[in-house]
Amino acid sequence: MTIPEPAGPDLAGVHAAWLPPEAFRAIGSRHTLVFGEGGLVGTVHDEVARACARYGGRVRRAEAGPYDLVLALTAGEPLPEAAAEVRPAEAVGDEGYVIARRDGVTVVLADGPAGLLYGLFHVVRLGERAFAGERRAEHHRPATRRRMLDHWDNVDVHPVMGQVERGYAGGSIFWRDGAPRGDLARVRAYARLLAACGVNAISVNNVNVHATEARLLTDRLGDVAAIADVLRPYGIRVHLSVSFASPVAVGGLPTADPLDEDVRKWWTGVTGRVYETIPDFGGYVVKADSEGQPGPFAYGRDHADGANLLAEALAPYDGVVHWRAFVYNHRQDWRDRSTDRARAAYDHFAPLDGRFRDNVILQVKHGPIDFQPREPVSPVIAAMPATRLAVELQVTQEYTGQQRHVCYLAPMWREVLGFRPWGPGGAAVADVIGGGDLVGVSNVGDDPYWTGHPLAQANLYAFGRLAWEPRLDPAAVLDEWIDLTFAPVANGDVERSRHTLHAVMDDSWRTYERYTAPLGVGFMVRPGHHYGPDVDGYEYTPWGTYHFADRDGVGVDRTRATGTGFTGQYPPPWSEVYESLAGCPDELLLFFHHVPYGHVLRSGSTVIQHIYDTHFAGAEQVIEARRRWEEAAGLFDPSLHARVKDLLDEQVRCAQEWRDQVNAYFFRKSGVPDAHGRRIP
Ligand code: GCV
Repeated sequence: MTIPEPAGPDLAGVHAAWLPPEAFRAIGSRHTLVFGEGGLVGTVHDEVARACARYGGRVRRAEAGPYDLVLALTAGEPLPEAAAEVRPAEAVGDEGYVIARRDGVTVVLADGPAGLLYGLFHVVRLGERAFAGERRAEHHRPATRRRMLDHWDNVDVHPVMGQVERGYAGGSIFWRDGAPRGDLARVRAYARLLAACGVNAISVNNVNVHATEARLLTDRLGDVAAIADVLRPYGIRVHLSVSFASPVAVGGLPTADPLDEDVRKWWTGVTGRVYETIPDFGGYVVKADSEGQPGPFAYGRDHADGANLLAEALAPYDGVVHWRAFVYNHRQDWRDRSTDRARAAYDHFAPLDGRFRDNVILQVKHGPIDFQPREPVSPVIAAMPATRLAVELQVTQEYTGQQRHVCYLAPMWREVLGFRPWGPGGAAVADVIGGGDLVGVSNVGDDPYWTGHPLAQANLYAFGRLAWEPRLDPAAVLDEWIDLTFAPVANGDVERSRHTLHAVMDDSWRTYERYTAPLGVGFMVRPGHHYGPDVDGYEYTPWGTYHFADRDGVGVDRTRATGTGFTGQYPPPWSEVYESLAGCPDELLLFFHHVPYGHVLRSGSTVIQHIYDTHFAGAEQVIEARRRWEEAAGLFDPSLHARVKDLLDEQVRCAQEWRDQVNAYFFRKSGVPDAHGRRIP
């Protein structure tokens, strides 16, 4: 038997992330049967074979027992005996699987090859526990159908945004200087990591589609097909961001009007060629009429006209169009208090509910503004019952420390997914997108640790796991990640490494929130690159992100009574909760209300004292995280430890800068001293 080339763990100089070879030790030392046919079954077999080559076990494709592990498709006949005993009464779906252990045999059964692959990675997660005692049959199915990462990767290096827009982990793993990167080993390793956490779709270029990227749809399609070939064995489909103006930009037509017959024919023809080249192509991602990208407004058409045009072309192939709801006026006059960027997505899209074709998926950022560390959940999610929705999260840490700060985002995402737009007792966001899509903006690049900050790997892992099962506990997900990534290679003291990582990461999102913009008001970052504090940086710009601080108070009045009326976009009870000064949750107070500095929060503190207290506390917590990390030298690989230590030094510096700028700003505005007499510069 030939053992295929390693796909990842042995890539020279690249960290193995959550799939170090040691994570396969339990499987690799045992006897395994891989039963069934199909490309992905081959992948399962190869994974096991590679582990066996390393650890001395054995893998077969046909029954010649006894076995410790049986990985089988339910369709196979005759089903191996051990598998037949746990055959589920009901189908588990294309990607689901059953795992059980009886009479010393661990069994994974799946209806489809993708399910078998996910079942294999479940066994990897369990490690030795997969082979201990008895295990009653557990059924696992993904909560969402599409678990997708959008790459904001440019093919050409963009003069301002570089190779990856909002990328903090080096260059693109797909593209370099206008061309595909020749060696796809890195992409293969990425696919493998993604399959291990459940991701099954990727879009491979930036939603801001520039001239070269537009050609990926036409004469550069082969570049996309090459990537698709490498992702396919791991059950991942390729999607492409396209420009709405493609018929003009790369098609030579005089118009991109969605109701023009030639334009329709053009999209139909081009899409047909895409599927001839990539038969399992996933579909298009579109950012239209947003931040300068072209869209249907130029032709007096609306976004349903635009999205349906592309959806019609994709429909014969079961392709989908992810149409982004991130549409707002980025040329706003800051003097105009009646325009509210938070309102924009709802105002544009809610009236269109029911007009989108079935294969349009409206992709909605989780908050109404733009991936801030704290925002309310977007009201669009409750407003479009007749439209398929995807929720978009930002795994790349544009506004959450840019992969220089530790900021474990799973607790925030868990809150978003668990939020009940219709109040307690109603459906959660996870239910609204149930069976649909969760999309994340990827945080990887060609950095040796994949994510710049080695601990930011946990965000990528957690994205996949929460997309599969949105109700997972973020701390438990972190444990999984620690067990896979660090336990097999920990220098002897797994429990101490675990404690250190929990101490540094569990609360890191809330810590970040404490030392940055207060009480949900958002931004206060340096314009352009968005790193570090600049309280008034966006205050007098056209971008629609203001805090309105003056000598008396701060915050944005979004009430119906006296403000922009944004609270009215929520169904009850939230429309009332957010409208009410007394009822509004503290952490969102300044998102919804403009209040005096002396306003008393539900916590009992005044707004101004809360600002001081949280900023002092947040900066202290980062110092404490660094102390915990320093103490753990010796538990981790020295170069990884050193990289995280350097980054924590930068995080301490930056958190103190945030603390001092924000505190000084509000002290100077308000004249109110800190009740505890601490030094404010
Ligand atoms: C890809 C924010 C970011 C942009 C990004 C945009 C989007 O505005 O700063 O870099 O563009 O969101 O989501 O389209």
